[in-house]
Amino acid sequence: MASLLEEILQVIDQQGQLDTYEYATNTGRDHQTVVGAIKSIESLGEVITSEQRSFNSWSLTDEGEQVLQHGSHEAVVYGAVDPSVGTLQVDVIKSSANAKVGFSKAMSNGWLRVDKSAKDGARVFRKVDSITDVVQEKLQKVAKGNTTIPEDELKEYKKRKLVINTVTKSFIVSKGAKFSTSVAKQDTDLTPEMIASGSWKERTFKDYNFSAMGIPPIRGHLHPLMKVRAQYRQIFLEMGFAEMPTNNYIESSFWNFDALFQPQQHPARDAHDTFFLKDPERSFEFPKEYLEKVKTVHQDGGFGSEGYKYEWKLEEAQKNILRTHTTAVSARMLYKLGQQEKFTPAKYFSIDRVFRNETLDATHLAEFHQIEGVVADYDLTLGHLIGILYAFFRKLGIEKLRFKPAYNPYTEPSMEVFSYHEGLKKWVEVGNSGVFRPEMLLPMGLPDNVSVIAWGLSLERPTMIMYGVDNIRELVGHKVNLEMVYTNPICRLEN
Ligand code: FB9
Repeated sequence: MASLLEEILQVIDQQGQLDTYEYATNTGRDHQTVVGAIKSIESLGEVITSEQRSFNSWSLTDEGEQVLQHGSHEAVVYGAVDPSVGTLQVDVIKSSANAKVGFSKAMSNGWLRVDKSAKDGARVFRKVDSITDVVQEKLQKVAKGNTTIPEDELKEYKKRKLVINTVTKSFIVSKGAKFSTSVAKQDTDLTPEMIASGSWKERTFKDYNFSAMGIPPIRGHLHPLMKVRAQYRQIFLEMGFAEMPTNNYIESSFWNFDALFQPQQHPARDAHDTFFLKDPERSFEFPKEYLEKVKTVHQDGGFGSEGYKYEWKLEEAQKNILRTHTTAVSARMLYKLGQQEKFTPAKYFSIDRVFRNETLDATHLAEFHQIEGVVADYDLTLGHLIGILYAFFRKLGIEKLRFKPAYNPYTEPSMEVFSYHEGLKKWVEVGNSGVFRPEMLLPMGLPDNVSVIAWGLSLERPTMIMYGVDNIRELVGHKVNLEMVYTNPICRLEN
C-alpha cells in the first residue's frame, strides 16, 4: 500500500491533481483500493485535499460481455444459417444459448427469411450476403468508456440487459497545505527526548481526534438481579419503607419458624424443604421471656388461640438453618418493635437471599431472593393490605390485580396475588400476602389493637421477565455467561 500511496502523491505532484476513477481506469487498479489509499493519506494530516464527485457511467453486463466477445445474438444466429442450403428452423433455434432472441432480432433486421414449403419442415435462409454487427460495435465503445453513443440506444441496450447504468462516486484530489511526496508516518506522542533534542521540529504529529471514543475503563458490572433489586429498593423507599438488616443467611429455627407460630411438626421444617447446619448446629441465645411465651402459645394457645396442643421442644427451636424466608428478619424487627415503651407504627422491607431444599427446574433453584414488605399500625385490615398491594404493583406498571384466598402458617387471612399478563394473555401469580396472626404478634409484646400486614414476591421472576431469560441458570449460577453481565441494559421500573 505504501508504494501505491507514494505513486499517487507523485502523480499529484506532477499533474497538480488526480481523479481517482480515471487513475484507477488508466492503471487497471480497483477504484475502491485507490479511494482507500486516498483516505489513508488524508489521515496523515493536510497532505492532500479531496472533493467528491458523482457521475453516471455505462458498463457492460455479463451478457453484454458475451456479445462483445462473440457478437450480438442476432449476428450469431445469422452465422448459424447455412449460406447455400439454409438451415432447419428447429436447428437454428437450438444453435446457441440466446438463439430465440437472436432469430427474432435477425428477422426484424431483414437478415433472414423462412420457407415453410419445404417437406422436412420450415427452413431459414439468409436474405443478405453479409451483415454489420452494429450492436457489438457499440458495446465495444461502451466498454472503452466512450460517451458518444446516443442515450436512446443505450436505453435500448439496457432493456436488452446488455448494459447497466451506474452512479460512480470518485474524488478529485489536490495538494494540501502540507503536501509532500513522501509518506512519513506521523508521530502520535511528543516525547521528552524530542523536546530536548529539538527533533520535534522535523516531525509531523497526528492531529488529536477529539471525537474518538475513550477506551472503556476496566470496571465492575452490576448483575441484572442487582439492578432490579435497586429498582425495587427505590420503590419501597419512595413509599416510606425502611430496609431491614438481612445480613444473616444463617438463622435459628426459632426466628424462622417458631416466632411465626409455625408448629415444629410442620412439613416445611423437614430436611426435605430446609437446609440444616451441622456446625454451628444450634443457637442458644434467645430472649428468655419471649421464648417462654412462644412455647406457651404453641403448646397451650393464649391470646384467644387454642394453640397446637403439642409438646414444644427447645432443641427443635435451637436448630440452625439457612433461612427459608426473609420473614424471619421481619419477626426479629417486629419483636424489637413490640419491646418499645410506646408502640410506633412502622413500615419495613427486605430484599435478600433465601434458601429452600427444593426440586430444581428451569425456573427454580435451591435459593432465590425474596422481596418482602411489612406494615405495622393500629387497626390495619385486609382492605389496607389490598390497597398497599395496588400501590406497590402500580409502581411496577401493573394495574390489574386479583386476589385468591391462600394459606400461610403465620398469616390469616392470606391471599395469593395475581396480575393479568398482556403478553401471555393470562393471569400470573405475582406474589403472596397476608395479615400476621395474633399468636405471632402478641407474644412479641405488640399492643392488641396493632395489626401487621405483609406481602412477598421473588426477585428472580420479574428479572427473568424483564431481561427475557427463560432458564434461571442463564441468570444465576456457575454457567452464567459473564458477557451477559457486562452488556445487559439498565433496568427501569418507573411508573
Ligand atoms: O414472585 C412471584 N411471581 C412474580 C413476581 C413478579 C413478577 O413480575 C413483576 C411484576 C413485574 C412476575 C412474577 N411469585 C412468588 C409467584 C410465583 O413466581 C411462584 O411460583 C414463586 N414464588 C416464590 C416462592 O416459591 C417457593 C415467588 C416466591 C415467593 C412466594 C411467596 C413469598 C415470597 C416469595 C411470600 C410471602 C409472604 C406472605 C405473607 C407475609 C409475608 C411474606
